[in-house]
Amino acid sequence: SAEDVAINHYAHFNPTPMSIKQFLDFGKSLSTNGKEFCAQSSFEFLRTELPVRLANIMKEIQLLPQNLQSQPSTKIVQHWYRQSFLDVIKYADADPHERKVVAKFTEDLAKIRNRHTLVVETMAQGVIELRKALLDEGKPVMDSATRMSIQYFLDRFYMMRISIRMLITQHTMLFGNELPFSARHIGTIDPECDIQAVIEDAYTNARALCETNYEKYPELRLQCINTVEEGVPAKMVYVPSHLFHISFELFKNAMRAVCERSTEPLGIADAHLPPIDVVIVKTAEDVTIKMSDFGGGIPQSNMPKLFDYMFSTAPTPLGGEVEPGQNVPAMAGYGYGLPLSRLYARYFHGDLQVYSVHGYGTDALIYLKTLSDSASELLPVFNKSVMKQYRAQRTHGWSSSTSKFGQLVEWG
Ligand code: W6P
Repeated sequence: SAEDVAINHYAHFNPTPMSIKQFLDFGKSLSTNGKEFCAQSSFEFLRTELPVRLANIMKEIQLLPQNLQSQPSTKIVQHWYRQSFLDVIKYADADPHERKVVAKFTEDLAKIRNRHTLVVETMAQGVIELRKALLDEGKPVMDSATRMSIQYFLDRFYMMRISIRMLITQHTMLFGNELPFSARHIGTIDPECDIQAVIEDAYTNARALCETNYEKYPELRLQCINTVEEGVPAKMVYVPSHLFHISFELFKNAMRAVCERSTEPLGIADAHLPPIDVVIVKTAEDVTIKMSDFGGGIPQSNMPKLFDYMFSTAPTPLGGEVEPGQNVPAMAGYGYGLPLSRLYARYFHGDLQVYSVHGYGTDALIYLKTLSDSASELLPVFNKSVMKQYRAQRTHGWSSSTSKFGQLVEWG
């Protein structure tokens, strides 16, 4: 169809990554170049960049295992992407100098963003539907190749979604009706994002949930080391909502571990919950945030599950029992929270890593780039090597299962 021709056309181009500095400089240029002129150039950039990003990820949906692609929820998500792609390519030949065109485009972007609000939940539903379909076929477990394809896809798919929403929100906040959080903000970007303030806000919010669920909470012990300007609050150019999302998720996990350990037979007395230790360190290159809990840690055998979308879609997190009256969604942890948080960290070339000492506690480390021109979008690109990834039978090249002594096992 003509639609597929258009998708193939745009999918042949690589997305253009933007750095935080570019987002910021563009936003600042409004005062010198004028809002009207900037809206035109934003329009001209987005009317091709958005279809490129949409088409790239749509081609990747088509590489998913057929049995996932055919689930009702996956079809709905595909439909949303097709619709939004069509909505944007309508502007391919429109005149950027017409005020009405740019204004309608800005309105349409807001509608597109609303259309995609429930993409994460709906894709998760698609995975649940696939599970049930396999179960009905008498296949209680998904094969590892399928699992790896889904993990690989969801990381790339959600990263692309984060990036598309960033582009849309920057445009609608600069040129539409939506207002930034403060006069200082450039769209969603705070050029003087106070790291400690965001962390403390996330702690306060997580603590409220924790208190509702457990009727207790660990204290926060926070230390901030600014090696760039000593004695001054550590600030950086960043998207505060992303940092909030990441640290809120980590606090929930840490608090849950601490609270649940304290009620175990050999746990710590309730009145003496160990605090959560956070250290923020800013250098010329990195902002590193280390969050340490003393919640008993994670066994090494559970570490691979931490960022696994497939484990999160299990009926109850990690097969744990659900106590009556416990607010499962709120403090469940091990939802999509951790893999999505890692994507938010990686989106501007940061990272999220979790290290644990089982029987003791867990350290979660957030790495961010101090320099806003080093913080460029990390975007999935669609090409032939990606197609191979989906087809590959990813045997890791190391023996794993033991076999019957004296019996030879063929590999070919
Ligand atoms: C835990 C498990 C976990 C995940 C992520 C962050 C902190 C923690 N603590 O026990």
